[in-house]
Amino acid sequence: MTQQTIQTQAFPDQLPGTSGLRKKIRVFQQPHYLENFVQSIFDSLYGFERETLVLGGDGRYGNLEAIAVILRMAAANGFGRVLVGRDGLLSTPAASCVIRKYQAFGGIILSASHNPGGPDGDFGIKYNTGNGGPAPEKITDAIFEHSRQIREYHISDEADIALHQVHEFTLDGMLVSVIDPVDDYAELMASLFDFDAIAAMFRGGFRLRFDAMHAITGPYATEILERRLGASAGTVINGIPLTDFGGGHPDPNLVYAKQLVEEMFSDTAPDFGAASDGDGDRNMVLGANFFVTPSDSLALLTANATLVPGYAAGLTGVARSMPTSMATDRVAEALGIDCFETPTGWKFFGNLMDAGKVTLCGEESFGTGSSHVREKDGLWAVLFWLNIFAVRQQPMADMVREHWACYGRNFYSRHDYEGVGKAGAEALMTELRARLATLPGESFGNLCVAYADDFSYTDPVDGSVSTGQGIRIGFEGGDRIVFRLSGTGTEGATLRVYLERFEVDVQHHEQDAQAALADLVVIADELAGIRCHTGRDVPTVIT
Ligand code: VG1
Ligand code: CO
Repeated sequence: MTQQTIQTQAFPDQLPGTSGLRKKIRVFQQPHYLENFVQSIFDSLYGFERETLVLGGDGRYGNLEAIAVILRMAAANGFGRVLVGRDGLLSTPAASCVIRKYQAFGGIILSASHNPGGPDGDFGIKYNTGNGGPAPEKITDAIFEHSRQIREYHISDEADIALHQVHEFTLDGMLVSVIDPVDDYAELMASLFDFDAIAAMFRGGFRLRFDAMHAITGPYATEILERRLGASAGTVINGIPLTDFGGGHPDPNLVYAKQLVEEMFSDTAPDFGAASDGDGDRNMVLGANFFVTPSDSLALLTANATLVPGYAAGLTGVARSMPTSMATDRVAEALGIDCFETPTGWKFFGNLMDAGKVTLCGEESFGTGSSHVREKDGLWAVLFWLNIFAVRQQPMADMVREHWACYGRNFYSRHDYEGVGKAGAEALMTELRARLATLPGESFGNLCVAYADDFSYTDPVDGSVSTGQGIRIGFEGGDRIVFRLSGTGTEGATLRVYLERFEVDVQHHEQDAQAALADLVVIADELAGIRCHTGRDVPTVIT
């Protein structure tokens, strides 16, 4: 039982992206790689001696081994206590919940979210601050700087670390509390939603299918939906977390959640279908034979929020990421509340929530959340929808159509070109950027460019500025195309093209989204030379 200081050498590639450091697991398995990054996190923080750290991960390949290393390093670096999920498990929103509930100093979450797992898959690590949210850029920049200078790290050589049951033990003087990963989170959900009304709806025959995609939400969904709310056994499918997510891609979208989508578009479709991602912070929702875009989902949650006990007093404001459709903006306007437009990535919402400026927020990428935690929250969104179903007693499709009739419909789609060459993708962005000044006034087909810029955001709370957050091209009449490169991929580059068209006329609302956006797809290629820069004729994923 001694604490050791180990000499090491810096790795030059430990730059945290949109949500932490994500690399191939093989990269993380290099000697000292994980340790260097963890020490760089600790070296970037002040005043954590004898404080509490929360620790858990999405259960992917390598999770438990990494948890043991981090526990030994937390002890050697002087933390007083670590709250760690049983078997090293905590979904991202549950970790955020636990950090806040126990007023921890911060937390370390091991996850590469939707990226595949397994011995050839990806691994990731992120630091969350005491508010429960992702570390702000000021801290992630400091972590990167420390990682470039690092010469040594501190670690205990204690080997006896038992995480398979809820109990407490000391590790080199530091208290380790192994907690049930679901309990605190389930209690928080019960405080926000009308569990009695939802349970009554299930007793009345309402049918839900929840696809946990072999990832972390399985235990959460089984406990809350089946055990506490009484949904029938088998409501949750793929509910046992597997270290390689069953070889799948735990990304809740129309392509990767195939099993669920097939059932929801069949003759025996349940009333409501939902899926969550690898670390449990995202959600896809569908009605019987009806897909709801995440942007519309946020708009409907906003419009219906006062039906839910936790939000009955109304919303202070809402926020959406820049590429998310503008559907929520119009609801906010009707409600007379602020709607903020932030860069992609959840950390930007945290400041707005801490300052009491927003209650709900969301992203087009199937992320929705509220100020109950400081992360997006997949199961929370599903429960929110269940509560709305329980009150309105209408099919999903009817509720969404009514919404469009009232506010207009934002046709919306994201086209992803995954794993394309980095040089080509960067050239595409650079060339587009160089043309931004001359685009306004230019016509494409029968659309004329109204504005073109590279999105820059000044945080209304702390004044920090984030530049280069995605290229927006707006047309007269309100159509919009956005181009940005993914910050979460680990292979080559991923180009995301976001397309949006607003339609007030209810007669056109039944049109298929891809058909409604077809001319914008052609214009996007004309503007950016997608085919020639990526060598791809079609996107990898369309949502
Ligand atoms: C993607 C999404 C983004 C989301 C991020 C993290 O980022 O587009 O909206 O916040 O993933 O999600 P990018 O940079 O690849 O576009 V995840 O579920 O870490 O949980
Ligand atoms: Co996620």
